[in-house]
Amino acid sequence: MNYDQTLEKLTIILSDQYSEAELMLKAEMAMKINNIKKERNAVILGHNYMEPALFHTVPDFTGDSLGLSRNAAETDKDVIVFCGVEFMAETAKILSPEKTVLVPSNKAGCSLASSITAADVRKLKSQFPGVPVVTYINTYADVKAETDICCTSGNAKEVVESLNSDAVIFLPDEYLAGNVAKETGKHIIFPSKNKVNNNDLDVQMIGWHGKCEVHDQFSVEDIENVRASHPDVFVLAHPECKPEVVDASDFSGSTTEIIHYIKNNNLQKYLLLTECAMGDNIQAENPNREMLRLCAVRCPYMNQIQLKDIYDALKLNQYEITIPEEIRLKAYKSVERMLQIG
Ligand code: CIZ
Ligand code: SF4
Repeated sequence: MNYDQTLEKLTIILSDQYSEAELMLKAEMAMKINNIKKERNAVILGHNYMEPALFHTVPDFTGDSLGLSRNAAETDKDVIVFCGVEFMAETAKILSPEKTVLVPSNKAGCSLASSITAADVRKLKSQFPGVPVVTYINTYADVKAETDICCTSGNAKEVVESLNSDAVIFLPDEYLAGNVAKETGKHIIFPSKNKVNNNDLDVQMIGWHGKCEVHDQFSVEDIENVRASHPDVFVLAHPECKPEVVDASDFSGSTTEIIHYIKNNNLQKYLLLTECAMGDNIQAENPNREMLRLCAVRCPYMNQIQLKDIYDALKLNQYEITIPEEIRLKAYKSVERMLQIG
């Protein structure tokens, strides 16, 4: 998009939030980014949780962390700028070791990814020898390296079922694990909370106490309140929400699945229980439909990244993701195994 097209797009989606002068500055910044992107032979990835002015202008690809990492791996670019958080950029590096991978913020953490360490996984494996370990993609590379297979929120059930194992260790999201346990009919325990009897034949899924600090805050009461004032609302909840919240919703899926659901169904009014920016982005593309969202709850890490940070990342080559090769190879196996099951 050239300057005029960018400004026109920004004006359509954001003129109620920013002045004309502010939108012109954003469009100018997008042009500066496009120039430096060419100079550095870079590809820009925009996660679904990025704010609308960024999401709708400079990314070459938008989507979820795995999809974006795969998109970038297929390009011949030298540099990947991952507009998302660190564990996501690590996934891109795992798939593209020869490329320079940058995340444009040095505060790109995640409460879920930081809830577990590689040492924690090793301890669980010694507690439950021989039990396969499934790790959600929201983990750091050294944790992935300790596990048998990765999963996303979109394929977690299929991954667990593909193992054909009576017992599975599922890390680190307590709620995603609870949701998958329900879907697969498995009984779940949390060694950090429950007293564990390894001979307990009932134990089919071993979880961890990690949580996303954003999805953790949505409640059944939130859904009931919105349904009371909007009886026609269709509720979409991310599976990082509590199992009772997922139960009270009408559909649950990954960010990509939620986007597809809205695209393929002609309903008028939705409540989105996930990072608010995604609702902003879908609303911008669907002005005739209503995307209700609870924006008091925001991801403090995703929200760090603005257009100017992308420019700085490319100009100053910051903040570069590095993974020791030994760990990357092991983490790659875990990701690759997931990709093999489709
Ligand atoms: O992997 C991702 O991008 C995340 C964190 C969520 C999702 O559902 O896409
Ligand atoms: Fe982590 Fe939750 Fe933020 Fe995603 S929304 S980066 S899972 S804290």
